[in-house]
Amino acid sequence: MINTSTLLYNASNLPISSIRRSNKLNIKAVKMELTLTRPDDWHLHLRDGDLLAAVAPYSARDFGRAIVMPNLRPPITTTADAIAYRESIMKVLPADSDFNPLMTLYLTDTTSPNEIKLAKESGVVYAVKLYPAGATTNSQDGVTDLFGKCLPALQEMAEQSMPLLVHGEVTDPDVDIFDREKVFIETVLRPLIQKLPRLKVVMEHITTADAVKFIETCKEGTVAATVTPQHLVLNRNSLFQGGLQPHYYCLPVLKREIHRQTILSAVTSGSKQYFLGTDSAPHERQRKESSCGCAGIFNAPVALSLYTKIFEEAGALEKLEAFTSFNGPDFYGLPRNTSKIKLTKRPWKVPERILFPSGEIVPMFAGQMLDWKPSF
Ligand code: OTD
Ligand code: ZN
Ligand code: ZN
Repeated sequence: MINTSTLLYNASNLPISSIRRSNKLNIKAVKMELTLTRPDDWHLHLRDGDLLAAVAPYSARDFGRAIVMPNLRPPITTTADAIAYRESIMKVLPADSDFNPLMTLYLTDTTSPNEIKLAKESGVVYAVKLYPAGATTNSQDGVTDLFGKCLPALQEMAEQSMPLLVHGEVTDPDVDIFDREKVFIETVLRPLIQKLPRLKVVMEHITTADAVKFIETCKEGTVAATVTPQHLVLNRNSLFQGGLQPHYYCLPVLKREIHRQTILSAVTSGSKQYFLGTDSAPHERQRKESSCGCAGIFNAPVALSLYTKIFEEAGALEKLEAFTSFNGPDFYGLPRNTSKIKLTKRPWKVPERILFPSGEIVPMFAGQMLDWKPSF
């Protein structure tokens, strides 16, 4: 255990100062700093209205860009919708913010190849999201016939190098909820990739060892995965520890410890196929703490702290920056950010709640102490 040192890390996380030993009597001082290329969030729900205004500044503080999910009500299905949504996001950002929202379209059975062309030409839309109908929050307008009705749009996406972002779970109620990702891989994802080998695909928020095994068989640069903080730090026991924990309920649902460990090893291995995607998905408190609570964890205020903690505990801090800041833009064919962000290892308390005009939001790990704090 390090307890007498000040460690300074440069962008590749190698110590740049020699370890400064304090004198024998003063052995408690610990200060660790980490400088990273500004990270991006490749999977984010920003919502709309006053919820958007309440949550967007948290993402804009820590991230340079974010892939903004289109599951509003009604969903963002056209480039015109995406442009209007982007404008409403820009309006609520702090005046000095240079946060860049990268927009997505919600794939439906009727998305046309022409809409994909318009999306590409717009320079505003960066991906198209596949929600199997009924798989997660606001997915009721999602796809029912991927290999039939959606094929022309998917072929155009492959042509235009427009990534398909996938919520990778089957929705068949006969399939056990803990097996839905595995069954999706075998029945949808693998056949899709065989049919359209040039289509760029991101398997979003992976939760199982099955997904890791699958990603490893795929071509780097064509198929990748995002990983959330909750699926790296929690397993399914957390849902029931000390009572039912609605603020840990998200979809895909948390899995067994063995799956968490496998995903953790994958992201800290240095593979370029994994990158940061928080899946931060805020809901008003009453909608979570309810007899029919909705799925989604608001992790934007804590995500970067948690990813850092995870890599630190795995002894892989030197791999953190590629995961947070390089692998995502490289996959999307976008430049890496040039600005930097600093994280300092010092205890800070996560707010208990975030108030906004229609109620309040409970962030992940509300009221708990975390170690790493982004500073500017
Ligand atoms: N999962 N909640 C939401 C989306 C995600 O599947 C997802 O991407 C949401 O509330 O939009 C959730 O649990
Ligand atoms: Zn999803
Ligand atoms: Zn999501």
